[in-house]
Amino acid sequence: MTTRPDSSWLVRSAPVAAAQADGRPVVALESTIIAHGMPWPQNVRTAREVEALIRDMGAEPATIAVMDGRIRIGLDDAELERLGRSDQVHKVSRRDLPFVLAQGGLGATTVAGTMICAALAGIEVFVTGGIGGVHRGALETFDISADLQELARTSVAVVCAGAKSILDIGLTLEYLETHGVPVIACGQDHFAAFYTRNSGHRADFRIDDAAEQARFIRSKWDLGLAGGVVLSVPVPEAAAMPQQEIDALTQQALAEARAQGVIGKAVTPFLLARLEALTGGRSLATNIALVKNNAAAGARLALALAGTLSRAS
Ligand code: PSU
Ligand code: MN
Repeated sequence: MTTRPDSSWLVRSAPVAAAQADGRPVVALESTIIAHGMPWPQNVRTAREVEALIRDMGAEPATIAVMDGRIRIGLDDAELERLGRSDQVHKVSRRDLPFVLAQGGLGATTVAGTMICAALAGIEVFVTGGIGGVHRGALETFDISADLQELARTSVAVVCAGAKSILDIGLTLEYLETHGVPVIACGQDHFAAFYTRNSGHRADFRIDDAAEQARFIRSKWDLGLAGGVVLSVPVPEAAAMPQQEIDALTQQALAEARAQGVIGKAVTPFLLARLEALTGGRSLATNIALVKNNAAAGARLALALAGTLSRAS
């Protein structure tokens, strides 16, 4: 386990502290997906099932959130429930972290927020559903997720099912390339599009084997090339949505967002909720299936990384 400067702002759960003390692999999980990405009670049920899956594979899950003025690394069942039930949860990205800590409020961390906290806690692998990205129409709106800047600077491997087609996936990949963030496709040549397997864009690299993924990541960080790595794992075939349907509904949701003047951090949660409603909940089943699939890939990677020692020292 990498040693990093620790912080009294950080509180680890007992199981996470024990795993790190023993040098066992830990997998970080985000909480925006719980508070703002899925409805109750599926959100809490999924969070628990994802944690159990990671534990069964021999790694320790650490769901990350902000509670009572502390960054919490690892939540118990009651805390997951609190996060999943409340409608007063801040969405915490880099910008928001000091505000929610100072106020003592309840905060769900985004991909960017979770990466920051995972890095502070010395956790190398983080599993999520989809990363944020460059929004369609960004040339005018400037709406580019802070997740991309975080990937450029913070050294955490992010396992995801690609990015949603609510985003401009081509521009998202261009942005990542500019900032030197490698995108690794797992199991196929193309970058995944969350609800569907193929975004139509090839990823930079394809690496299917977890040990090889681990060597890639270790060599990057050993060389002092700080920053994240994106691992794109496509949604399992049986759980994918029909491409045409999701494309049409995405257009509709985007038009509604524009018409209602939705801006800023509200855009992504708005689009997710509309897609879920427009698909009659079927998009939620896809979402749950892909997160579980990502959790398995993340656990394999964390185990492989734990066995891939740094050659830097
Ligand atoms: N994409 C998803 N599901 C999500 C999110 C994105 O498919 O739940 C969440 C993640 O927490 C991500 C955040 O970090 O939305 C991005 O928000 P924004 O676009 O406001 O940066
Ligand atoms: Mn945005």
